[in-house]
Amino acid sequence: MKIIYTDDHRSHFPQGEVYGGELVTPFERPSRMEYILRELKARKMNDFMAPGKLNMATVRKVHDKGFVEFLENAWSDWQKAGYRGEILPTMFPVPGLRKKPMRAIDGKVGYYAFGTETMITAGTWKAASASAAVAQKGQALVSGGERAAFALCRPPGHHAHHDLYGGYCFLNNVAIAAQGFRDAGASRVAILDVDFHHGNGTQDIFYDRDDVLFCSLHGAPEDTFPYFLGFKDETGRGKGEGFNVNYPMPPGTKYDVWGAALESACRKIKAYKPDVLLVSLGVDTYKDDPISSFKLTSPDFMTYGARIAKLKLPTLFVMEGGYAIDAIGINTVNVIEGFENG
Ligand code: OKP
Ligand code: ZN
Repeated sequence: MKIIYTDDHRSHFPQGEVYGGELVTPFERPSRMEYILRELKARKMNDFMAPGKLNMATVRKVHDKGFVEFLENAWSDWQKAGYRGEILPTMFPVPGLRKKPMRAIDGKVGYYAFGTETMITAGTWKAASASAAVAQKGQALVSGGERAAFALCRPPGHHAHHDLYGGYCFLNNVAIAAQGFRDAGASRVAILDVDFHHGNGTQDIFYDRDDVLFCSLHGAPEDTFPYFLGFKDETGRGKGEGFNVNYPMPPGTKYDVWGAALESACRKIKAYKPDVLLVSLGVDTYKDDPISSFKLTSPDFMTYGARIAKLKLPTLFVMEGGYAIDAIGINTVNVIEGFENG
């Protein structure tokens, strides 16, 4: 299958991530892509393509106008304020305070962020907009008749809400691609999120809609990031009622339980009769992932890739997380290979 990739992701590499009260090297780092590229090439998956220019009209259908402008201008505004470090929020409009539009960049950062682990740097917009363009190119290929494509996105996107960034995510790549499929004529689009973390941003964007089904398999919010969304009782709202399906699972979850949740999600997707499937592909469900607690093995990734293929849908894989660097290539490419052979 075609793989969409650009080196532009390299321009986003913050000096640190706030983790356990320390500033550590970000888990979400450029070398993740090198390991995936190396493994793709080792298995003779060489059909690479560059993205085109980002279609901002589609981006604005899933993201707030002020939010996108904030991301584009955050670095220059931060420079103008005279700050020397990278961009990190310190205050949030949590319940009890008021969420009003802000003039100062510090206020804007808190207004548009939901956490403190994700720094914005000089090159963040370049990388985040290129990552969204990678997803859009994958969408265009599948809309044009390709059976499947792999959008090798970095930074990831599934935590980005309509108007919030965080969890290493700025623009919601999979949501932008889903909207692109709708605009290209698909009536119904299904998104299967297999990243260890709940796809809170994707859920937020499509929560009121019945034209996009969102299914997410993830660590239970009581135990893990993003903590405050991803419960089972979140099933959609209004017209969207019944089109959001969460499968929260406890720490230590192995493939017996995870695979059963996948089976259930696949049946929901099949019954929905979508025109196309998007997979938010995070491989941080792996047993040795440094920030996650599921226990999938490398062969499990091949198994579930084959299960997804059985849906027999035009499919776009969109890269999300995975932080066990030395296994990220094997696990990611196992999903793709399992799909291709399945
Ligand atoms: C992004 B994606 C662990 C803190 C983790 C952020 C995780 C973001 C994951 N104690 N903080 O879904 O892989
Ligand atoms: Zn994740």
